Amino acid sequence: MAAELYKTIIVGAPSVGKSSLVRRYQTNEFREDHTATVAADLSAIVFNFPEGKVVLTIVDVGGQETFAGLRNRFYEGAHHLIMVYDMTNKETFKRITPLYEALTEKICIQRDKFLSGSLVANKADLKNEAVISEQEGHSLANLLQLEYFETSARTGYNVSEMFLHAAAESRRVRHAAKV
Ligand SMILES: Nc1nc2c(ncn2[C@@H]2O[C@H](COP(=O)(O)OP(=O)(O)OP(=O)(O)O)[C@@H](O)[C@H]2O)c(=O)[nH]1
Ligand SMILES: [Mg+2]
Repeated sequence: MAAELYKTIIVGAPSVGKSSLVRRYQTNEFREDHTATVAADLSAIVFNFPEGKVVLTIVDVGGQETFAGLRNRFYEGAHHLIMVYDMTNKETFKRITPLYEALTEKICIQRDKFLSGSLVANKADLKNEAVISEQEGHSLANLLQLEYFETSARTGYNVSEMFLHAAAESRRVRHAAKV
């Protein structure tokens, strides 16, 4: 059976841990230092579902403002959106809604396509320092119709679940659209 190919974009403010989440999933490593992603990094994850193979192309988009103009180019054709904030940093949470609006304008409205996605509260290992509560995260996720996840790239908590959801949802949405 041919593999199904889906594109997932991972976005959010600088330093929220986007690249760390991808690295944790791919190599099971964690780095304390921050190397800003320049433009975007590409990688792929393969899932073997009972229904067949799913290849998820992950576009990890650098959060720095200098890439704002470029970013729109990476959004095109995405099936799934992973929006990340750092639960210990309020500014990163505030960035989610404007970013979501800019994105859906580019992907959904323009392309007239339903998009699935998740809202990810990263750095759950620092939960005692969190300034955004689980309830606030949940409310925003509901408002934007995203699934809510708390993750930690440092410990690996919920990281596979979050990527598995991206693959399963991308598949579900495409198959639902066929009927
Ligand atoms: N405590 C903790 N630190 C984290 C976690 N995830 C990432 N970090 C740290 O946060 C910093 C930024 O991580 P990156 O993954 O480079 O952030 P990014 O979102 O890719 O940043 P840009 O590429 O600049 O947009 C690094 O110092 C990481 O070590 C986490 O789950 N817990
Ligand atoms: Mg990065």
